[in-house]
Amino acid sequence: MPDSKTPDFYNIESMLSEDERQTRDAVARFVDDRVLPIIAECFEKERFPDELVPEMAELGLFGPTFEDYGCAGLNSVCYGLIMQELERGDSGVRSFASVQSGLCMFPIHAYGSDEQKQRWLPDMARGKAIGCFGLTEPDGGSDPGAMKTNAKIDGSDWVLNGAKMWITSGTVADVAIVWAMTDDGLMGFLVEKGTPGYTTRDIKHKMSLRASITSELFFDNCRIPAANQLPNAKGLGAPLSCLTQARYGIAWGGIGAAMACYQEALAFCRERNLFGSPLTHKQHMQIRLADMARRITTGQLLALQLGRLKDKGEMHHTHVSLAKWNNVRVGVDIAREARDILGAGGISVECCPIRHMLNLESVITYEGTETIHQLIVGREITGTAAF
Ligand code: TGC
Ligand code: FAD
Repeated sequence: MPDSKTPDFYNIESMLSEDERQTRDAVARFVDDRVLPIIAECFEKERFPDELVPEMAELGLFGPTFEDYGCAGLNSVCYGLIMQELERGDSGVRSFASVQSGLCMFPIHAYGSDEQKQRWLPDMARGKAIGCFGLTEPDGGSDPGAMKTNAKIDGSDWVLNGAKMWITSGTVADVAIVWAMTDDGLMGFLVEKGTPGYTTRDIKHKMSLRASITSELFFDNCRIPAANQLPNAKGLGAPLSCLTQARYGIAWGGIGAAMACYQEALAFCRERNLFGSPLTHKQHMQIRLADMARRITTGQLLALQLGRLKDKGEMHHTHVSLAKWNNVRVGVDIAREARDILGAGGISVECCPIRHMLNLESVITYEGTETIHQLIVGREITGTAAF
């Protein structure tokens, strides 16, 4: 039976508060009862399980750290544990929650007007309004400062032109947070579904994150009122601050996916008898399992310390880069290792490692590729940007 506590080699359980354990366990039950029974089929059929959105809202999973607008007011460690559990289920489900909370509710909360907050945040917390975040463009996502999408003021309107690509939840979103270059630098805009000149299209045939919607957004002389500009978001730092929130959640999520793969590999090794004994009795297999436990344990400790720093207001975005890089790498490598341990059965979507392995190929690319995070940490250490 999958669980949220294996491996717990360093008794990390004892380092969590009662609130943190309760939050994690509530999400774990949701994942075990509602996500795991359907997720393989969703992945196979390339379907986002939108029927889960009201239940996720009911559990308080959207904007969980905000204390207003109907949100739960949880701490950052709770938020991280939520993401760990969702990604133990599937990266696509975690992605949906990351985008809704970290990439859409966060910028409205941090940079929006009172009217924008009232208009969107209560509905987003209830899952009644869905958001997407448009930063990446077809010509390259790693260098968002070079974006081509632009906005020009015309009377009391902004007119947007350009395109965004690889946008999670794009076609279903009621509101898109769109980042565009203006004569006064980079700004953020709220573009509502149905606005003339704004169209979306799904990206199909993905071999990764198949239980998540990924889309293109197009702006063709798309006219939006001045009141839809995020008044307090000025410059590249604004979208990058949103990425910090989502990357923080991914640092926890990568470990959730790794735990699921480890558990399935360990269970298989206990049952599989080869050359007269179970695989758990083989030296080489023990080393492989021990090495997985080592990597997961270091990732768990890293995520927890990151969360404690965030709750104390001491987290820097370079801390997040190191954790996103490390913990997604742990997830990718363990998923691949577990897939191999399961033998031929491991290629079936009925076993979770291949699904996690394929999903994590997106996770290691989005929210800053592994290389970008290595270069962010390198810049912090040396003082020289080498992008
Ligand atoms: P740089 O000079 O480094 O920064 C410009 C200003 O921003 C500040 N800053 C940050 N602030 C908050 N959080 C961060 N993470 C920040 N990173 C930088 C920085 O201090 C500076 O402020 P100021 O006041 O001095 O102006 O900018 P750069 O152009 O050199 O870019 C650096 C680089 C490469 C690190 C950045 O462009 C980057 O992170 N690129 C990767 C892009 C990326 O991650 N895109 C993700 C798109 S969204 C997505 O993938 C969603 S997936 C959703 C899902 O879960 O499904
Ligand atoms: P590129 O930036 O073109 O990079 C190509 C390669 O070059 C990579 O290997 C990269 O590491 C490497 N590279 C880049 N710079 C350097 C350098 N200086 N030195 C050496 N190597 C370098 N974006 C959004 O805005 N919103 C979303 O909701 C969203 N959801 C996504 C969902 C999925 C499933 C996926 C796959 C992506 C999503 N993205 C989203 C886009 C994602 O953020 C980008 O794919 C990512 O930032 C990388 O951009 P790119 O794909 O254009 O690769």
